[in-house]
Amino acid sequence: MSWCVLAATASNSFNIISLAHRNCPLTTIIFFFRRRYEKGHWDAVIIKYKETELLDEASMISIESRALFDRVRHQLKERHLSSKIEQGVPIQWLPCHAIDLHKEGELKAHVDSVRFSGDIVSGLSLVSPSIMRLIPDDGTCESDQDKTNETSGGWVDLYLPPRSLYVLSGPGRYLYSHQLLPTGAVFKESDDSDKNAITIHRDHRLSVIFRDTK
Ligand SMILES: O=C(O)CCC(=O)C(=O)O
Repeated sequence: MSWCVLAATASNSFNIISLAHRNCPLTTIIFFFRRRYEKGHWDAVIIKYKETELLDEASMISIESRALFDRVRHQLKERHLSSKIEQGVPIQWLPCHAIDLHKEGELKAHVDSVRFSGDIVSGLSLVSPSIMRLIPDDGTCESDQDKTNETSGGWVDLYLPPRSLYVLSGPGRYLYSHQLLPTGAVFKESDDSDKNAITIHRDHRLSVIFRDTK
C-alpha cells in the first residue's frame, strides 16, 4: 500500500497534511448506514447525517479496512504524536466514528470536545469532495452554533478530495473551529488570485474520524 502526500495546506503555523490511499473501505462502511438520516445531533452541529461508532473493528470492518485504519493510526502517531511518545505517554485511540452526511446535510462550526478527546482529530474523506473551513475560535463555538464564515478573519480552507486524510492538531485542533462548506463553495489556493479556483460540488459524503484519547 502506498501513501502519497496530496497537499500541504495552510500556513506554516499549521500542522495539516493530506494523505491519500487508492483503496477505500467503502463497501464495509456503507453496510452500517442502512438507517434513516437523523435531523440533528451534537447540539445541532450536524444535520441530515447517519453515524456509526466502530466499537469492534475486528467484527465490524473488513481485514483490508482494518489494515488501512492501522496504517492511518501509525501515520498519525509518527507524524503528530511523537512528542507525547517521547514523554512516555501511551497513545490510545477512541473508537473511530463513521459519518454519512446527506448531500443537503450540514456540519457547522465547532471545536471537538476537549473533555473527551485528545490532541488529534483526523478524518478520512470518502465518496464526495468537500471544503473544510477552519476559523479562529474565541471559545463561543460550543454555545453559538450559528457562527459561520467570515466573522473573525484569518480562516483557512482545506480541500478534501475523496480518499484524502486531514489532520487537525495543535492550533488547528484547539484554537480553530471546523465546518464543512455547502455545495457550490469555491476553493482557492490563495486569497489574492482566482487562478486554480475550483467550485466544489459536495454530494453524499462519508468520513471516518480518528481521535486519540485524552
Ligand atoms: O466528517 C468530517 O470529516 C468532520 C467530522 C467532525 O467534524 C467531527 O467529528 O468533529
